Amino acid sequence: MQPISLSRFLIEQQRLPESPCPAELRLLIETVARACKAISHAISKGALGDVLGSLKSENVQGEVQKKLDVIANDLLLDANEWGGHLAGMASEEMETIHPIPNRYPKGEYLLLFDPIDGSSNVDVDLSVGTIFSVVRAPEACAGREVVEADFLQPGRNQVAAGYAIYGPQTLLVLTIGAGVYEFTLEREIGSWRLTDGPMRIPTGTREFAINMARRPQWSPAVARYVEDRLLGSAGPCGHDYNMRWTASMVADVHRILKRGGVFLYPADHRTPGKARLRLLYEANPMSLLIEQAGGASSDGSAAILDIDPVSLHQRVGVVMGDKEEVAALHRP
Ligand code: AFP
Repeated sequence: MQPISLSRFLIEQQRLPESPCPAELRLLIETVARACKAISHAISKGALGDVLGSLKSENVQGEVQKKLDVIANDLLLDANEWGGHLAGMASEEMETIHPIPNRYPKGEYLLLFDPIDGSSNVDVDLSVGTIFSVVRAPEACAGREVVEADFLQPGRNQVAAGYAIYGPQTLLVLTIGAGVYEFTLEREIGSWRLTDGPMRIPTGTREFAINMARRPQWSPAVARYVEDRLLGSAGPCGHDYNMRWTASMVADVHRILKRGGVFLYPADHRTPGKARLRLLYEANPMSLLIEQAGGASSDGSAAILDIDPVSLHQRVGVVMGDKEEVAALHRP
């Protein structure tokens, strides 16, 4: 029998008593998933579709934009603007928020996304992804246009989060706050099919992912954690570890969901507030997925999902994955 489709999965969730997935949220998730199909299609064309390489523009983070960053951002905006489920959107690629234009009906949700995570990988044909997060618009914004402050909600408020990964297969990994589920894109008919879930992070996997070249930025705690693992069976851990680094958080976190281990992108301990990953549309959605799959996620001292954001493009240090490994980093 064919695995069930994303639509059927969500409708069955919607029918549950005290459903975590009201109809409006279901339609929103299906729209995001449709946009991810279009992004997958654009990526797969590569040089033949003239989608590789950089533009002359920079995004708000001061990073040179890849053509696909802009293509994917536009696909997500176009797909989600008119459906009536959203009050506004925010993206890594846009300096300010994108309220739903007045010509369209407004809904009760806010969508935040990183349209192409790991975009430097696109030109060398390695996995990239789209990360998204959904929160409810605060009641106070009923009847007025949304403002940036409406988006500044702790990760615990997320009602859905997920990513698409464009790799050897195109996958959608999703949580609506009740487990994590993986859907594989069946390209011939354009359907997402349930292929894994509820997903649980395998425990005890001796694998960590970190960019070793950032060593000067590490705090003493992070340096000790990594050095203990590099010592392998001769060190305090008593066994050898493997190291992996994909330079795409989606790919690294997906490996952890499937195979276990831990992902670290610590903040720069020399400069307060300096870090690589963005809280609202990278760390928060990934943290919800990791917690829902039985793992833990921390900024090095506290749970990422409990952070009260102060700005749209705020950055944060990240340690996520196997609970034991995250706890080991916290141990004095
Ligand atoms: P983009 O979202 O700008 O493509 O950045 C990707 C990323 O934030 C994350 O996916 C990777 O883990 C990290 O950057 C890679 O960083 P390094 O350049 O330090 O390898």
